[in-house]
Amino acid sequence: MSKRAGAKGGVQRRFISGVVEGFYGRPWTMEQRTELFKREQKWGLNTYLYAPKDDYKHRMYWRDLYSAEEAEQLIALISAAKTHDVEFVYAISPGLDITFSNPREVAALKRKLDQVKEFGCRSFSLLFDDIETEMCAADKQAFSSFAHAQVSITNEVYQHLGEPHTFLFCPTDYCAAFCTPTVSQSSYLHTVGDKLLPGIDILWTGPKVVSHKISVESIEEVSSVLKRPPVIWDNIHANDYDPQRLFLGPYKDRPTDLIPKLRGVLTNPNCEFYPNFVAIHTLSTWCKAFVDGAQRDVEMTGDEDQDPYYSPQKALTLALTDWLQEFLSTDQPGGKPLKRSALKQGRKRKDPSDEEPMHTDMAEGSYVPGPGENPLYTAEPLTLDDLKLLSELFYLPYEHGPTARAMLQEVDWLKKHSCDVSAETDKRAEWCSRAQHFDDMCEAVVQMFNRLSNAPNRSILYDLYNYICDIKSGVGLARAYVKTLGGRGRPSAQLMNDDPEPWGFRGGLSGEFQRMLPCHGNRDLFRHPPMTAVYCIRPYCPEDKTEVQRISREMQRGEANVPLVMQPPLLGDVLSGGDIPPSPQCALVLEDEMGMCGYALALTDVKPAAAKIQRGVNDPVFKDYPSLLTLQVLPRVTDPSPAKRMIGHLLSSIKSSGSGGVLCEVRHSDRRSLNFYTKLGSFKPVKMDDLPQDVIVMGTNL
Ligand code: GDL
Repeated sequence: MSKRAGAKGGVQRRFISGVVEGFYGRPWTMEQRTELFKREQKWGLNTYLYAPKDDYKHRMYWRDLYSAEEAEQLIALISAAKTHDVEFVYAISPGLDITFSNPREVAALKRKLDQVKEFGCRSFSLLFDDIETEMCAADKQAFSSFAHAQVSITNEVYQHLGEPHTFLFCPTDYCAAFCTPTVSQSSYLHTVGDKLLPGIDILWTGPKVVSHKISVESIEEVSSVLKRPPVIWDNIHANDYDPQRLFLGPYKDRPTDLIPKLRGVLTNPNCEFYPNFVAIHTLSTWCKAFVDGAQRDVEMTGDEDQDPYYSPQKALTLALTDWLQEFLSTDQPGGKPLKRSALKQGRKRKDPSDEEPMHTDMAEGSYVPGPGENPLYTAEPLTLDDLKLLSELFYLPYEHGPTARAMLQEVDWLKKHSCDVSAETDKRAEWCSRAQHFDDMCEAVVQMFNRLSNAPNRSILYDLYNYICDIKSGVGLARAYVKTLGGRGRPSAQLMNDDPEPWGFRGGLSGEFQRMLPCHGNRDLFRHPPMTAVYCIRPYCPEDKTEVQRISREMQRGEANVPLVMQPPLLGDVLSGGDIPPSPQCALVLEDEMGMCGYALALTDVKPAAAKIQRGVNDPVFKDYPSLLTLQVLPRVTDPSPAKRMIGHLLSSIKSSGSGGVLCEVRHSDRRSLNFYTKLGSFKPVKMDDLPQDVIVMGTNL
């Protein structure tokens, strides 16, 4: 690993790289941590930050000293880290209830850290994340701000401990999203940057708590406020916020150009220890992209446009290849793989004459089936492809792996085109072939599950078990549903049974709440591949009139095959046709690289539009919904977010004009718009008299 970022007290400062055990939930065991140190050493990582949120004496009871038994364990752990060349950084989180201005509190903190110092620890950290930002009355009297209080105690403790070589501080505003109003204007961060002693490093999670991407520019911005390069506390693989998620994708979306701009990176990964193999392995590959200041790892020089020095795909393959070996080595005492009942798992039985059972290392005297008897259950060994599939199903917080995306897209397509099942032969054939392809993908998941659950390393399996069961069932339901769509499955079997087994309605109470929300099951993020198109939303100007008219005509023609003149006009047509200009601040157009592809226009007072098309202006609906909105986006824009943004913008302009509600009109045949407004959640159908037959009014209160 490179030695750079200047010197401190004449000692070269190496790039901090490794793991922070900083998640909520069950902390790792001492054995797991020792295993972690071995791995870190093997992979060239150098730091471990001890910060398990739910360890009593790290946070909740931070003042309490360790008992003799606990001390013994910590001493052993600190010494194990040393053995493996890993810097053990002990963190404490006193922020839940500390009174900064009370000298007894400061003394308690020093006493606790002194104790850990006696255990052999030389590096420390004070964390102030996830705490109440309002100071108590005593602190308000003593300090001019929360930042001043934190900085004062941190500097004091740092000096008390003899200015350790590594001392980390986690601010309360530890990501851009928490800064008010912005990073560069945050008085909290400015105080921290100005007042925290220069030898103290600062943790930072990036633009968000769980940052999708971390750009060089964003780090330059925060570094200039903090007056030092931050240490990234990376939550990209953290899963403590959702019990159904696990992250087995590669370290990604952090350009290696960041490395020289940072003081270090620590990953705060999944709560389950063993599945973190990929997270930590790929982080180490990423760190190696920059060796000794500049030289890059030749092997990693990838063909990817994005980062020539690190390829997440290649890093993942390297990690999975190593991980496979670990899966295949038994962790059972005596080294015996477990035998399982094939029948219960519903797996294939093989004819004993076909092949030797894989488990040939059974103890002497083990059962050998005779002619005509049941063959012994044989487990196929796990493959690299299985692990690739596993990783793709549990990829990253903002991205499913390619196979997972393909599966979602297939179900989406099969659902949308289910009417083709009874259509003419060509269309039906295409539907059936895609349904079969989807079925094959589901079968691969089941087979992967079977091989995983027979892997000799049970510790890894047990950490994965709930997740792989869950995905197997989820995929199983989708598979049954597609069969039903194709007229092959028995609808009552799994999906529409009046008295289903509990696994037919998954997710418990939390699942039920989720299903009640307007956007349930419609995570646009995953339905559509990640966006590559760049959109521009800008204010409408009079020269846009003809383009808006063109889009409006195109959309109306597209939905119903009825000539335009035959359709009764909509209120919104008055706006898109240019008969009445939109209200100020109430008109936007959307552009992509091909030109204008959408618009959103509004009138704060709907009545002139109603009068224009001879609708009654005194309809009581106009009292509740006095404003009008119309929006169209061409079908080539598959990502709904630009439309959502435009709507958001207009609604806030309309609201600030004093209006209490907005309505829009949609034709029955315009499924896309109906779908869009319905999914938004806030718009509801509104009853209105004297409406043309095929028109629906949707309204929202502001
Ligand atoms: C956080 C917490 C962290 C938690 C993570 C993901 C920091 C600095 N603190 O905000 O303990 O594991 O989110 O839920 O990230």
